[in-house]
Amino acid sequence: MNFRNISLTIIFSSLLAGAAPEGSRLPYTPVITPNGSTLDFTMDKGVKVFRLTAEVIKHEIGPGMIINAWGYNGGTPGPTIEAIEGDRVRILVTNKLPEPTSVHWHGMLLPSGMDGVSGLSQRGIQPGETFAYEFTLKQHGTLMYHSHGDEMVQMGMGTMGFFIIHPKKATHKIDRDYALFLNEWFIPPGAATPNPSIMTDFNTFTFNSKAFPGTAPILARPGERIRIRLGNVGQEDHPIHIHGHQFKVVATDGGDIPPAAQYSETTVLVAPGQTRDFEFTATAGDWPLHCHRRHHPMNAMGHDFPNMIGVSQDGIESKIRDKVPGYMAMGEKGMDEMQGMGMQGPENTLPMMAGDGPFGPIGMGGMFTIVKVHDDIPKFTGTADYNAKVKSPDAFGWYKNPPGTIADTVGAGLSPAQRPVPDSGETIYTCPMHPEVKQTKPGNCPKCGMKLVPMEKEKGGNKTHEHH
Ligand SMILES: [Cu+2]
Repeated sequence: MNFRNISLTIIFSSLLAGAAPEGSRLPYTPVITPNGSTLDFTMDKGVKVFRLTAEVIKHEIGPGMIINAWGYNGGTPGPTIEAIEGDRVRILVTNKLPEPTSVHWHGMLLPSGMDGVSGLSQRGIQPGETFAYEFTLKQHGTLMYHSHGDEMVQMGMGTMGFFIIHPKKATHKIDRDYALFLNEWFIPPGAATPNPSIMTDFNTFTFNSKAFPGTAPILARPGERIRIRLGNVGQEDHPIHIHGHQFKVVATDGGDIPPAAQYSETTVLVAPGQTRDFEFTATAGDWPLHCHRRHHPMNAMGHDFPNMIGVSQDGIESKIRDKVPGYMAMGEKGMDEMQGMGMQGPENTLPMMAGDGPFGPIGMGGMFTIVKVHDDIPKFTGTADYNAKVKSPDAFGWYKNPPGTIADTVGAGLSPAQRPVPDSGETIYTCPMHPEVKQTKPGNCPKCGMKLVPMEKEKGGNKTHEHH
């Protein structure tokens, strides 16, 4: 039962009649929390009442990788709270964690006793207790909530969420409004429980607690005005970069940035304890949005490989593997050649690079998602609808590039679908590590046991194409 819709329908029934999508019934564009949810509320004598339960959860951080996390209402990040400047809100927080907790309303202007700091502004919420926080919203912007008791453990396990306050009157229209929490974890390879005592050597990086290819894409139609809100209460700062667009940072958790002080960027650094809102007009395409630290758009698997770039490893790896089972060196031509190998990592551990696009492996992980700007993306109809339909990177297909706009060998310039099929019959299978191994049947490499992969067929070398 969606109480939020019901209560708002009652409030606005004099203004709007009949059934309408969520997005047109609310007096603001509701925020989409990709891979997350929005918290419903009830009304009690003019007060918006929200309920949060801090609890131990099972959380899928990427396809097939389930971790033991701590969160709110079954999720990390917890559900996004949305309200309007001037609202009176009451948040009932139940503690089902095994230790005391409290919830701090990050960036909020409120009475000191509602600030949610265990020991300083209140006594800790004991396991089983429910505390009421109540205050009036005196500002608007992207704020956050997070535990403020045993912070290193509780936040390191995932206890955080967005608290978004819409202005009473918007200055301009936003077509789609997204919120992404930045976070980093250390999950020992093969394990399921993050180790929150790690200070620097994190191995899993997430948007809304999902590592690519677990991240839901961000959707838009060309020309739409898009806002993306970034929040960080982690241990590291993250420079978040978008391809194909320039944006302006329009607000922080300290308030709006006046238009005269905004300047164009393609990357915004978000430090722990900060939120940043940026806006842009969407341009058609499939565009990465990712952290620009080199290791952050990658998944775990250990980054302490022997560096073998430029070193011939012909036959050596299999010999070492006789002595050291599972030995694997960085590929001699870089890491790209490792993508097609179907490498088996430890149990419950994501491959370091993953995800398939229309042209082959994307080879990314971690803090990476795709902004899909397509003409045929459906109009925004509400957050629940978005979260039901948009779950994996391939949702809503791929951008249809206009002819002649895809990089390829000189003279090719055609999309793979448009290219004539090469007429040579058989598929040749080869070993990514031993290119001299070639056979017409799939199987394993006789030298190292690696799964054989189909050889890429020559592009542009067929007769049909040459004669143009
Ligand atoms: Cu990062």
